[in-house]
Amino acid sequence: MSLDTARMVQMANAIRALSMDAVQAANSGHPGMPMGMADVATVLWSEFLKHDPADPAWADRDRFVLSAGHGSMLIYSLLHLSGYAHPTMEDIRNFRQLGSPCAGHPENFLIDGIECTTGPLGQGLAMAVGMAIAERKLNADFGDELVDHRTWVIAGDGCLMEGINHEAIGLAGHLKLGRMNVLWDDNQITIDGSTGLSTSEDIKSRYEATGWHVVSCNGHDFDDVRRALSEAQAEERPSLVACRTVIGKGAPNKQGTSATHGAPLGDDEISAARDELGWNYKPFEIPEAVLSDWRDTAARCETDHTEWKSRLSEHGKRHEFERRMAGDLPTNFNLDDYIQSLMSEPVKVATRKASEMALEQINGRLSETMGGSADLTGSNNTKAGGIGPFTADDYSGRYIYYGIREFGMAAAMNGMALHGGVIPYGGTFLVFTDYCRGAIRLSALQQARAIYVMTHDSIGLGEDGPTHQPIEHVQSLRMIPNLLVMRPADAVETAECWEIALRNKDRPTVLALSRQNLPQVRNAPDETDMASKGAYRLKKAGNKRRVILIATGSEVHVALECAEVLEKQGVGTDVVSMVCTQLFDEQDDAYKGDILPNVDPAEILRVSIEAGTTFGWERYTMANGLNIGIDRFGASAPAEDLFEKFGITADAIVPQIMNKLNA
Ligand SMILES: Cc1ncc(C[n+]2csc(CCOP(=O)(O)OP(=O)(O)O)c2C)c(N)n1
Ligand SMILES: [Mg+2]
Repeated sequence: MSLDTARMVQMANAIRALSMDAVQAANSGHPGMPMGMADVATVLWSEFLKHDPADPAWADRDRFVLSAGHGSMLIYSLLHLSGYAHPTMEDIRNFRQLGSPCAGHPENFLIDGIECTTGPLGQGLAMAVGMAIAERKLNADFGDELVDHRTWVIAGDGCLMEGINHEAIGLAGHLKLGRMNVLWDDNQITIDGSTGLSTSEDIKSRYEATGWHVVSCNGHDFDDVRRALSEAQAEERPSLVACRTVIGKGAPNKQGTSATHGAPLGDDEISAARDELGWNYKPFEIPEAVLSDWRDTAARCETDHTEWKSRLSEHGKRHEFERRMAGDLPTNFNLDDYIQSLMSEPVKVATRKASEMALEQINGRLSETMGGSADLTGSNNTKAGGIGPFTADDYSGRYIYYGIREFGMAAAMNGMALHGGVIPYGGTFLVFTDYCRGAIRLSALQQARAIYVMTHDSIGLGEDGPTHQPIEHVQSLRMIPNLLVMRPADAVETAECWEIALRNKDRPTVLALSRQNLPQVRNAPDETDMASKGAYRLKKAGNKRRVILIATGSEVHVALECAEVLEKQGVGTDVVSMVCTQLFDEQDDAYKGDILPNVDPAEILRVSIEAGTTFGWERYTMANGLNIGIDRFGASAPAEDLFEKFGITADAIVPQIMNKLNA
């Protein structure tokens, strides 16, 4: 059912008015995009989008992603007008002010109904690919009765121009994610002016070439928008709906220009727009009739929702579905038996291999993990536990061949995690975290449980040389708030790290894993769950303690070797495995003070050992500590030669410690 055009116009104008008034009140923001897409969004939300404002967490709701996040007033208006609990009108009046959930860009953790944080252009659309993947996967697991929804995206020229767009649509086209529909705000304007300043691309052909269906419409003609959206909905391929619009539509002197993009329209233009639109209401005033049209149309899926709930209540897999959507692990899940088996039969393997061994267990015990790699499956050791590929022909698979699309993979993982019901993990070389850093940052900001399996974590990868050898990466990732960066030392720590990553529902993890084999350093069966404290004493000083060695990953066994030599010389040495600095920082002072006692360096010298930049390690070794690391790019050679050359050996380290002690 659609309302007559005059009423639709009013509904759309309510979005325009709220957007221009909120931006004016904040004296900052982006009115052009919401005003330009108001008509399209009104059709989408009032006639196509399956949602229930009373329950933003309805598992089978359509997902809506405002990829053009600068147009945040569009989604705030839509949520408010449709009758969601938030944002309230008061929230909207306080757009962009401290404490208002109506932040500059939409934040998934501030308002229910905002599926993901957007603003970094291109990533919203790429996350939507992950949501569409999760939808198909859950559909395969639970059937049409429980999972049967779409993913809608509103994206701008910027989202389509970003490089990640190529990765994202390539994946979506290949996987034939036909329930994904992108509404392109084809307004031919970006900040600098006309899109013609910077592009001559035939975007529609590019989408078609990637396996997408493309349809165009006049974004200010309700019937034409309906036609295009219906066509998109009926298509088996993912659809791009090119909506030709006028940016800032309704602002008579500024519409169609980049002047409306990111600045308040100004009082004069706003009052001219009110005349133009015939909107004779005060700022933030929505006439009753318009509001009730919005609320009525938004209520149209209530019956759907009720029927869905009754299907769920009778469904044989109800509890499993609810558990997975809640993101909870099965209550009996743990890796204790596997870890004990490692204790009794120690292994010397690369931690990437140890990760595969852990995954073998995890994927066998959990049904919700979905793995993948950006074309490095055999190197990242990510395919384990007998999981089969997720393909256009078989959405029940649990392994995604992402292709060489690191950024697209990471963004898709965010979308999957935010959709819920699946736990994504994906791999590439650690050095290429740079390629997906923007998405890793958004995992952390959005509190999304994405697990990054980043292998080849140091010069230890050897012959591929400095282009592939991470130097600054581990430390620079540690700087990202709410991201757990773990560098396990052996198979036991790797298993512990995996369990911690899975248990952290609200934060992402980067596992930094070695290419080269590492001896098992943890063999004491009673020492369990050590990694969860972030750092722990692996070896206690025999002689009077003079040195604390703090090492991570592949350097932990080097530290143990150093300690052995030092002890022989009468120098008592603790070895601390600092598997995750963030988790250590979160421990109480008593624990931290026990592991790293706050005493004069002349009494106890602290030494960090990590085959990467020393930058920042003073945080743990203090001003007069010693930092062993690599402050230059690596080199191409066999790994052992490199550890020798860069002095990451007991032979090279011990004399430096002795010098420092005797200084
Ligand atoms: C990755 C990234 N680069 C740059 C920006 C800054 N930025 C915000 S909007 C915008 C222009 C986007 O143009 P378009 O998508 O066409 O939006 P419109 O002007 O049509 O609203 C830019 C460059 C950003 N948000 N994200
Ligand atoms: Mg534009």
